[in-house]
Amino acid sequence: MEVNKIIFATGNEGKMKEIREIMHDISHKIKSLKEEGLEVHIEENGTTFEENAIIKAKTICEMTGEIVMADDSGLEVDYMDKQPGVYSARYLGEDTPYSIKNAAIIKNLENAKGDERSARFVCVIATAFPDGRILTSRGTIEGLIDYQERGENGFGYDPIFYVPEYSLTSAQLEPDVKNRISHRGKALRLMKEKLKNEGIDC
Ligand code: ITT
Repeated sequence: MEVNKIIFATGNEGKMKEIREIMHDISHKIKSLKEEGLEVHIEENGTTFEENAIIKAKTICEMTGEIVMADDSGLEVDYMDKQPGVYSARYLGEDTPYSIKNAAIIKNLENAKGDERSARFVCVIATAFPDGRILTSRGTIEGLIDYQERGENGFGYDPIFYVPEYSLTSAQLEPDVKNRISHRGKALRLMKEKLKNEGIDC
């Protein structure tokens, strides 16, 4: 199947930048919602990353008749019973600055030491096809919640997500290093494989 365009159903610029970097080798155009002139608020009322990714991809697929991908992702902090999880964007309010959200998580963990600070980023990618088919892929990266914010790269919770293998937060990693090891990099590369297996030449 020849695919000319894939719409990526996200309004998050930080995600979109990484998606473009990770998908740079596909031969077909990836268009953001903004580029397609689509301004839609999608109710993410699922309880899992899979459900929410499918809701986003399906909604835009049904609106446009195009192949649509979506990313639902978040930070699971074990000491906080895996919160904020699917509520990561909405944690303490959608428009609350990440400096405040990050400080709140650090405060919640003030009595947590060593491995008690374990956390992971999770990313689920869903692809919805006009014929009703849905594919999903999942990627994770394990880390620890740092004691302070460090680094300027990335977005969201990156400044407090410490990656032990590199002794740096994901906001201190170079973008190509983050993309190579991240939840989003893993999920998107797996999705590329799944598309190939479906006979989609993208
Ligand atoms: P769209 O639904 O429009 O894609 P969103 O930001 O609302 O954008 P999600 O509901 O999937 O997306 O929430 C993901 C949140 O998880 C995101 O806003 C960040 O707070 C956090 N997050 C996900 N991946 C991250 C990453 O790589 N680095 C830092 N924070 C991340």
